[in-house]
Amino acid sequence: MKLVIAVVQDQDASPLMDALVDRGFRATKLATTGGFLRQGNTTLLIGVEDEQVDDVVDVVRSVCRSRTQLIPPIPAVGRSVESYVGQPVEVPVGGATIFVLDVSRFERV
Ligand code: 2BA
Repeated sequence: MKLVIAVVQDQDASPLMDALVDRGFRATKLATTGGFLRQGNTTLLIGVEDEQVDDVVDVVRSVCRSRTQLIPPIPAVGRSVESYVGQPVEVPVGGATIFVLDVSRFERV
């Protein structure tokens, strides 16, 4: 068995859950925060049989979109917000970041 961990953008989370459940996959949705942008994203835990991993990745790939996100400029040290320096920077985000882990034991009791 494998655990697929998929970090996706919030906008893609609901359609992705729908697509996974439609195909009979079980998933758990966690509200998470990206370390770089410090903005909300969504992490899905999807437990599947080994031979289903590619199907799950295909579903994620078909739903999740690549987008750009703006990082706001930083205020100059010790100054008010009116003194923001620099321009917002565009950062590409997604479609999805996917990890596939071996599961040593799985039980539903
Ligand atoms: P964040 O950490 O908020 O990163 C958002 C986007 O910022 C990334 O998109 C990437 O394009 C950019 N980025 C991240 N770290 C950077 C850095 N040190 N320098 C320059 N640009 C950087 P994605 O690569 O699509 O990642 C989306 C989200 O997936 C990440 O949000 C994070 O929550 C998760 N993620 C990505 N790689 C990961 C990893 N190796 N381990 C754990 N989580 C990861």
